Amino acid sequence: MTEREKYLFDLQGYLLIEDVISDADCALAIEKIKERMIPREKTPNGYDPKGTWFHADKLLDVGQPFIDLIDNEKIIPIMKAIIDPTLRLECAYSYTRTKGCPPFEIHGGFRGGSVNFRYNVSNDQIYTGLTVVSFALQDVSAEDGGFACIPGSHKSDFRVPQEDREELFDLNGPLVKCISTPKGSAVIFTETLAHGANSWQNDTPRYGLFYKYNDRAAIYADQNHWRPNQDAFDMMTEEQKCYFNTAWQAFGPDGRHNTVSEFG
Ligand SMILES: O=C(O)CCC(=O)C(=O)O
Repeated sequence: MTEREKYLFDLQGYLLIEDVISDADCALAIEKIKERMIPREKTPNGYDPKGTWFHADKLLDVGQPFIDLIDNEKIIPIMKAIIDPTLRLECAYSYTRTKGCPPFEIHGGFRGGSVNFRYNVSNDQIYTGLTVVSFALQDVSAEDGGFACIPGSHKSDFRVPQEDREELFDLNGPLVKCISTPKGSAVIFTETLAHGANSWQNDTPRYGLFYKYNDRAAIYADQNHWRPNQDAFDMMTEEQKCYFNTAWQAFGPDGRHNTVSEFG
C-alpha cells in the first residue's frame, strides 16, 4: 500500500483502485451474474424494490472470473495492510439494480461498534474490520447513482441521532458523495464508513459485485451459507483456499489450509 493510498483511505474511508479487472473478465462476470440473479423481495433495509433489485449469491461456485478475484494482486496487499495479514473472504455476491430502483439507505458511520466495525490508527498502522471490495464491471458516473458515502464518517465516535437520520443520511444531501467508478476499477471501503447506494438512473442495469473481507479471527456473515462448494475449491490454488478457513485465532487447525472437517 503506497503512502498516497494510505493517506486517502484514512482520510475518506474508501479508496478507488483502477485497472483491477480486464474488459473480458467484466463481460464474463456480467454474463454469469445474469444467469444466476434472482429478484429480491425486500432490500436488507426493508424497502420494496418493486422488481428493480436482483441478487446473485455464492458466485465462487460459478468459477471464473470470480475465483481469481479472491486474491487479486492489486487488492490483497491493501486489504492485508488495513485489516490483517491473515484474511478471510466472508462472501462474494452481486446486487443488480435497474433504473429507478429505490436507494440502498446509508448505513454504518460509527467506529465504536463491534470488531467488524472498528477503525483506528496507531503507530502508522490502520486497523479496520469488515472491508468491502466493490468491483466496477461497467463505467459508472456519479449521475447514474450507485455507490455513495459520507467521506470521513468511518472515524465518527458518535452514531447519527435517530431523529436526524433522514436529513443527514439523505442520499442527495450535502454530506453524501456519489463515487464515479471506471469499468475495471474497484472501490475498497470499510463497512465502518456511512455508505449506501443512490437510486440507479441509467437504462443499463448496474451489475454490482461485492467481496467482503475480514480479519481471520472475526466473523460477520454465516460461514456455512457462504462456504464455496467442492467444485469451487477444486478450481482454487492452495493460497486461495486459505481465504475460507474457519474463523479462529489461537489453537486453530494445523496448517493454514481448509478442509471440510474444520466445520465438523
Ligand atoms: O450498492 C452499493 O454500492 C452498496 C452496497 C452495500 O452497501 C453493501 O453491499 O453492503
